[in-house]
Amino acid sequence: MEHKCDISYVASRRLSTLARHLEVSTIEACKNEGLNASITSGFDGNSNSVFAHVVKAPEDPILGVTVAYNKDPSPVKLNLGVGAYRTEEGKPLVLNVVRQAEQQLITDRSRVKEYLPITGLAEFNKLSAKLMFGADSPAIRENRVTTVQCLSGTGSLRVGGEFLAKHYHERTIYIPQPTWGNHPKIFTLAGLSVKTYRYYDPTTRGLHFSGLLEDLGSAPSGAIVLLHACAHNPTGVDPTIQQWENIRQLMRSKGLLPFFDSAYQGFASGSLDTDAQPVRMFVADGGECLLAQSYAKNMGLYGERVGALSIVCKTADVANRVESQLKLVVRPMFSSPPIHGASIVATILRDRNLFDEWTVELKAMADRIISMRQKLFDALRARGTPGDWSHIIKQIGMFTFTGLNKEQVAFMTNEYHIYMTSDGRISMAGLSSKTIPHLADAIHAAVTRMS
Ligand code: PGU
Repeated sequence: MEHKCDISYVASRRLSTLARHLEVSTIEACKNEGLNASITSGFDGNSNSVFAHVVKAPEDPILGVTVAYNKDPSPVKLNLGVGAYRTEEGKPLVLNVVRQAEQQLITDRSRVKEYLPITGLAEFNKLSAKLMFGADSPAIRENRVTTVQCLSGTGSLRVGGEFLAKHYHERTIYIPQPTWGNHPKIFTLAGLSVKTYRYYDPTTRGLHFSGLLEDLGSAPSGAIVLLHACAHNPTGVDPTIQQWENIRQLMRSKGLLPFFDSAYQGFASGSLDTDAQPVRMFVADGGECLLAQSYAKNMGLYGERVGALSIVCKTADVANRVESQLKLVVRPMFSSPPIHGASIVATILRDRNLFDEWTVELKAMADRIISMRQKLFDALRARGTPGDWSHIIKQIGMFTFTGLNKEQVAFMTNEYHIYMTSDGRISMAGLSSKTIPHLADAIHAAVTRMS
């Protein structure tokens, strides 16, 4: 009895138990391996799979560009596919205000990792609505806006789409032609039927305004219309304020329901308020609309997946009921949104100093993109590249819709290792003064050799 309490005895018992356990598990592991080997040997692993019929899907037209880029060993390769901001050194950028906000969050020991409510971080929702609709928005004051935190812009569009498919009487959504490639997929899977309206005129490389008015004018009354709030992707062509006013009048007179996609607030003009103007015009008239907001680009929070869906309603009572139904959409989809990114955004939006610093950093990103436009335009001019390239400086936002065709794009990828979407869109945010000559050489060669 006594010697059982002896420490060395206890230790040796534990050791031998451990040794026996390891022996057993090693033997088990070997037996299992052998078993597996005998089961699989002699069979074609593929044809035996219950998923053998699954066909290989093509890469995503935008995100697949990065996959191809990553595989290219060339030292001169250039990724102008995905719309992600890069510094003049070609590096991804974490904003200084984001670093500061994260520092604050980390040192605050009272912060916990509990689930957020289904609708997300309440303060984030409030501040997001204010950022777009304005501090003095009557719709906010009257509690007619419901805002739900979602998984970035994509998740906000999807939740909005599913809500409309369930609760709105007209299930057709009109999207611009062309538009961000994910739009038709999101809305179709949400249960809406997708149609297009003319938006871009390749001959003028500008807005097809008459086509837009005609197509929206003949849409069934009540139809949903997706509008890019600013910095239209992929064309970089936005309506003027006067044109927005005409669109607003037409849509309101026909009872068309606006669904704004705002992925670039601040990136078009460099000013958050200026870029919010079209949305604010639609809210100022007292009518209803939806808004999907993303902080991926303007706060550089891409992978944090921070965004919000707002629905502006006629009354506070309706907004309240709408919110209760949005919760039913979110709950089985992702239950509740992630806490970290939304906390970063709320920390920045609530603090006057951080907010001001953010606007300066945002303007710097927008300005760098604008300077890239001028430099690329000048470089093509200097090379005497055939064609009118003034659209490069006229278009706004992250992208230039170059007008290069599929074959020219493939040529530039194969010969110059320049990666871009096959529709000829280039992300101006991925360019730097150092890489512009290479791009200009590639465009010049593509245009002169492949036309
Ligand atoms: N809406 C538009 C118009 C967009 O351009 C994007 C992103 C989104 C929504 C969704 O952004 P979130 O990241 O979900 O907030 N478009 C970029 C990014 C790559 C992609 O396709 O997702 C692009 O390069 O077109």
